[in-house]
Amino acid sequence: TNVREASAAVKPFEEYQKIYNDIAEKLREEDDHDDGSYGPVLVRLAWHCSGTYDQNDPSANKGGSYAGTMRFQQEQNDPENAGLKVAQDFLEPFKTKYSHLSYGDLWTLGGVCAIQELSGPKIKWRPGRKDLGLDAVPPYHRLPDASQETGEYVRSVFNGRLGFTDQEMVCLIGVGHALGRCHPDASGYDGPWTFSPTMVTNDFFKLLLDEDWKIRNWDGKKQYTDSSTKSLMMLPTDMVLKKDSKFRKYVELYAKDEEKCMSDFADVFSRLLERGIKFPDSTKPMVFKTLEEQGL
Ligand code: CCH
Repeated sequence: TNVREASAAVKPFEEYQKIYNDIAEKLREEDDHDDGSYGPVLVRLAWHCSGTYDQNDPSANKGGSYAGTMRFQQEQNDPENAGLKVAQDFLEPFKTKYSHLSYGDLWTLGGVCAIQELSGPKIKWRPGRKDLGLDAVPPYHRLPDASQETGEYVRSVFNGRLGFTDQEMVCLIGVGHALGRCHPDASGYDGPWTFSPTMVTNDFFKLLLDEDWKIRNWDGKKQYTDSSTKSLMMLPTDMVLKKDSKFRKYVELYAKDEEKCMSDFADVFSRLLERGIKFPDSTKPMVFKTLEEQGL
């Protein structure tokens, strides 16, 4: 199998809780981005540094979160990564402060922290990723292209390369897109998916089913808009989850059962962040307390 070994020389749990708290406090203090939080773009950075993994690639360019290669211009310039420099810059001070931390660990921990601080479920996380050089930059076109509108395409990315089931891909995409928005100057798409883009919810699934989605009439890329408020959006790939009957049954399940949605998401997001990495038995999964739970 296509894996890299994580380092066993990691710090104790308390050190990572300290870093978590630093990131969470910065998230709370800097509320001037987009809808009031850098959280969504941190979640996207964690996903994009992990989502380049290809289980079938035996070469040096395995992708995944291990090697921290999005610090190189070459990976930043992948058109699918447009807009993520904002998230890297937000996290950079913690790389300076905690120099033992690799970029892969920093960026995945940033995503875990953002999910939890935006009222999401607890995400198990393990450290030990190592920064590698330019030759570990994954090739372009591994991250999904939102203009594709077939189940076959979505499965080719999430099953073919990342090894997830239909249910897992529905959960990942739908909870991910409860958060944040599209930026015309980044992806070329425009707008949020939900009315609460700084809260982790199952609202994406409810809105996808309940609203009447029409192709937006504008001179930008093909995207969908809700007929009732015309303020929300769906990408072509998002619409596949409604149109493909095998996906749709999970959209219906997660729209109805928020608790199952959140516990499934916690499990599958944690595994996404660890694709292609083998952790030593001595490194136990860590579960961080939120600032609120610590009375901070
Ligand atoms: Fe996504 N996503 N994503 N996404 N995504 C975008 C923004 C976010 C696709 C395309 C886009 C996941 C899956 C997919 C987030 C989390 C996840 C944007 C707009 C596009 C385009 C970027 C911009 O303009 O700034 C496609 C295609 C797929 C799969 O088919 C998954 C999985 C996750 C996480 C679990 C988050 C969060 C955002 C908002 C970022 C922000 O800056 O607000």
